[in-house]
Amino acid sequence: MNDNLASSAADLLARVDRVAVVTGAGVSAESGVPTFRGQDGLWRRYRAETLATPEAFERDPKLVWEWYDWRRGLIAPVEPNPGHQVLAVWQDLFAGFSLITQNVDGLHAKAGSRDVVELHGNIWKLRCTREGTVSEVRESPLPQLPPVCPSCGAFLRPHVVWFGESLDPAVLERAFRLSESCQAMLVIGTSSVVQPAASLPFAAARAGAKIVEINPEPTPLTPHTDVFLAGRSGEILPALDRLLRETR
Ligand code: BV8
Repeated sequence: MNDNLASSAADLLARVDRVAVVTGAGVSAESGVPTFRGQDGLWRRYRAETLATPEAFERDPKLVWEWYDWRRGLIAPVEPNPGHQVLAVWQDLFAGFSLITQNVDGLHAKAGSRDVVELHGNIWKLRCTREGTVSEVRESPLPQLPPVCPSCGAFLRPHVVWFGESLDPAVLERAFRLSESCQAMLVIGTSSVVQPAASLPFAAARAGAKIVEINPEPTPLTPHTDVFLAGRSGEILPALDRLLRETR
């Protein structure tokens, strides 16, 4: 990571009260959770269109559930990494701090982050396809695939947003409101290709916020950022935290 850029990011953060953070799969990579589009990414080994869509679930609910049950088993034992931990501590460092995530792994909450805006749902929650009721089920592996609703017997589905499905309007509205009212936005560990999440930093910038991106690779967002910190969030966030505490 470039020390000058890190210092300018820390100086920028030291001058603001309201910070919004948007995270993607990259923030969980150092916990051992594979990303979607990376070299060993989840989409590499699986065809997204056969798994993370309502059509796939309609066609083959057992196959979709085998994928999600496998991912739940992968995520269950992992611990938050230092990147998650710094974000959890920062919620009490800034007067206004909000954390918006595309991730469904629940690791931000496990690290102690409160009131996380989960744009794409949560892999630990199941939703009845008939009644719409949502319950948290931590059992892994699940005893039966697809799982069925204990009260009506209909299939349960993962309480996540699939491609082609709309996000919860209230969740999306809150995410844009938080993006448009922050003074600085950190965009961490996302390829910035999935909509509407990828539009949040642009909404923040239009409202006057400075944008800091943390990613080992440049993304389509990078040319539009004020500071691009190339590297892994599990290393960069603790380094930023140390610099910030020297300046605040
Ligand atoms: C919708 C499900 C209305 C849960 C996911 C406008 C233009 C073009 C397309 C569209 C558009 N509007 C809608 C679309 C279609 C689609 C879309 O965006 N397609 C893309 C691919 C072009 N969007 C939708 O369908 C959305 N719905 O808009 O509703 C509508 C309805 C009908 C028709 C049209 C519109 C729903 C999107 C949600 C889909 N569900 N997940 C699950 O199974 O997980 S998306 C999936 O991708 C995950 O949620 C994930 O979070 C998300 C984004 O991926 P990333 O998090 O960015 O992960 P990725 O692997 O891509 O990148 C990781 C990054 O980390 C990399 O940059 C890497 O360099 C970096 N990294 C790696 N290691 C580290 C690191 N960074 C830091 N530290 C490290 N150590």
